[in-house]
Amino acid sequence: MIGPLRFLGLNTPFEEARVALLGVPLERTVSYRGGPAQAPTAIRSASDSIELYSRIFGRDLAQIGVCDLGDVDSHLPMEEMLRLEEREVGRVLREGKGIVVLGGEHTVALPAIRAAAGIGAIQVVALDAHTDLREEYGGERIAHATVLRRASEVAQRLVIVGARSFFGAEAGEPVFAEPAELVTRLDPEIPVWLTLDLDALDPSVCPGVTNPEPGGLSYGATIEIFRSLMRFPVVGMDLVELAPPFDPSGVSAITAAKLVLEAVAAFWGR
Ligand SMILES: [Mn+2]
Repeated sequence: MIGPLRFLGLNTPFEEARVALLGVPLERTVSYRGGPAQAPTAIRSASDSIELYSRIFGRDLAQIGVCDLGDVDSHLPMEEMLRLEEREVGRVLREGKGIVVLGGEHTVALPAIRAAAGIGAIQVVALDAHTDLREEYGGERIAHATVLRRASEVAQRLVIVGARSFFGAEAGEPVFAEPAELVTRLDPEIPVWLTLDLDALDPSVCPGVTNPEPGGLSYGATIEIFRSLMRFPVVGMDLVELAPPFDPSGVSAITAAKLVLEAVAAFWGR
């Protein structure tokens, strides 16, 4: 018999796992083209093609122990989904475990960052083609295009890498960094939350996203950012904005799954 779809097929009990994974298939404030609600399932399905061992970081995810907690119910109102996510992420973090949130639209980063900030000071590293720094979007203060503005209000620091789509007013803000500058912009004493919008990667690497933008990070450059963050205490990450309907080859979902594997090996494999 085969049980429910799980990331990498792993089913480490929560008590024994070093890392927990939570899907939040939220898709309510999407502006261009849809699909993120399907992303957690697509990433779990794609992970079936991936081996558990990270050659890059020399760690085996079966030994690290990953517990797939399943998804927040996507039929609930948005506020209820975000509230349940914040509670669940807080529960995992208070157990001293790493947490990976699979979006969903980028909005799902906010409850997770709030949960982390509710436990202690946090600094946020965002990989994103777009600045997501609007004060409000479509009359809403909580939306995919405002998420990093809201995150900056609860975090000690915010550093954005990979931005190349500006709406103008925010271009002079000091939050933007080149990949090589990232570590110099962070406080080594403060835990890090990584929010990874897949559109930070170049569309040639990861075309199946909601808002593709040319001129992005390579896969290797993204891995090097993970490597540079290994010197910081990373408490959690989210990976957002995969759009399976625009990923006919399936390569974007596999890229997403592989990035989660490498991030878990880098941040929680020691
Ligand atoms: Mn974004």
